[in-house]
Amino acid sequence: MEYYGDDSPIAALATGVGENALAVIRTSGKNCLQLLASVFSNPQKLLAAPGHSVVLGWILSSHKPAERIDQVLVSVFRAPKSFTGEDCADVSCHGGSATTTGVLSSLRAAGFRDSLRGEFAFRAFMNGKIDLTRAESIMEIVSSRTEKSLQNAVKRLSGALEREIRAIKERLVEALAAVEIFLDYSEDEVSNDEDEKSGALPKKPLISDCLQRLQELSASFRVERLYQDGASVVIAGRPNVGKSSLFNRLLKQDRSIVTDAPGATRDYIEASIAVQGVPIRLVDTAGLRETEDAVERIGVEYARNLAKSADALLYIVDGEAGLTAEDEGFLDGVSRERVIDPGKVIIVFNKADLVSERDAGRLFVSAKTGQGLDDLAQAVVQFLRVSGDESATLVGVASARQKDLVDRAVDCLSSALVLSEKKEPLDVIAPLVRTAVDALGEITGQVSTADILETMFSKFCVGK
Ligand SMILES: Nc1nc2c(ncn2[C@@H]2O[C@H](COP(=O)(O)OP(=O)(O)OP(=O)(O)O)[C@@H](O)[C@H]2O)c(=O)[nH]1
Ligand SMILES: [Mg+2]
Repeated sequence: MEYYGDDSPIAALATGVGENALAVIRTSGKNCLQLLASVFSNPQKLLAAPGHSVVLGWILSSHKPAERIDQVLVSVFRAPKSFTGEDCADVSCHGGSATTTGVLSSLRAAGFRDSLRGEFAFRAFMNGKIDLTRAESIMEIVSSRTEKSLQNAVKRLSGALEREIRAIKERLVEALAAVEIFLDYSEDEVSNDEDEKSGALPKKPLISDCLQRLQELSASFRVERLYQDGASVVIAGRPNVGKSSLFNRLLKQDRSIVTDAPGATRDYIEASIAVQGVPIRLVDTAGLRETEDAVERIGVEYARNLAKSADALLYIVDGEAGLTAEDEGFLDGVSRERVIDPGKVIIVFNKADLVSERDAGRLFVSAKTGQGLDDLAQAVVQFLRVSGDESATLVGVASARQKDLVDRAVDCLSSALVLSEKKEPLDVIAPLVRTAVDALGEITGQVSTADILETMFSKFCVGK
């Protein structure tokens, strides 16, 4: 960690580049406020400013005679009550590229160096302000696309995952301690427990409980990723069944051309929507049919390929006509050839407004009137989440790093329990429990190695 390891003064543009009303340049580190004061129009005021206060003034150029670069507001934070735990200042200047470049070069001349990716968050971690799950949640918050994914990330920022992992870890440490005491002393000295006397794994129920909770956390990853990354949902079906009408309805915008002539859509059209908090890439495709038209044929080919790679396929049927021979042909082909996973097809009967008698087991909607669309949204989200029962997991794991470590712990504890069933000696089982404990420590950062930290923080943006 030769790069990240020091407390030298660092600065970075924390906001986007380009023309904006404001921009924030973040600074932190040793002598941060003194260095900033050396290029500030009112140094005494800045140096005297208490933490959590704001000072108005000008950033000056470093060369003499000093010129005013921009009028700024400096938010002062004093160690340890700051994001990084060091003295920090956020300089809010005007958001043009000339101002930000000017302010940054002045700060460099004053003694700041450019921060590395994630260096602010890294320092916050090193100074005990946040654990690794909270550090990762900062990235998740920035990249959240829906309110729901933001809420989940905020839960992690406020430490819900950290507390959960620590609680499991504490219980495992308790189990491990019991196992180790057992290994260190003879059985009769330490316990009256019948199980333990017979050489069985001490605290086995505790270990099983932890294993179950960790398995739930591991399963939560799929749902968390769904809210973060979203899913692709492709609309396909015969021509004229109302695919584009439904697409427009879901989008609440007339994007795709709708006509009563079949073959209206020839290319594919995509748009982003949020369905119950899940970001969805929705794709409208050309109606599936044999055609002489070269362009349409390519469109149909696209439709088939998109259907293959989709997370969910909405196969639209004309509700008035019912399932036609072509529909049956397509759906039979899916279950026979399995080029498209049959499990991801949701059959939707459109034009419900024209149908008086409806089969109860079928999902009826009307792109024209909007009826049944809530049920459709519900079906899609439920389908994408599969068995992910949210109430069971109040907080989930969100990064692949967290998931891998939870899985490592799960593997170790499962093996430990299997070995104990086989009456294997405790000195074979104990190291497995210890590895599980270490994996959990690694999730929050209690146990961490330099390269793990560097890999993680270098994925952050500069200024984080
Ligand atoms: N009554 C009624 N008509 C609908 C409904 N949805 C679509 N239509 C009509 O059906 C016709 C075809 O609609 P489109 O949305 O273009 O159908 P499509 O499946 O995209 O057709 P292609 O692009 O040719 O494959 C249009 O005249 C729509 O107005 C519906 O729910 N009820
Ligand atoms: Mg269409």
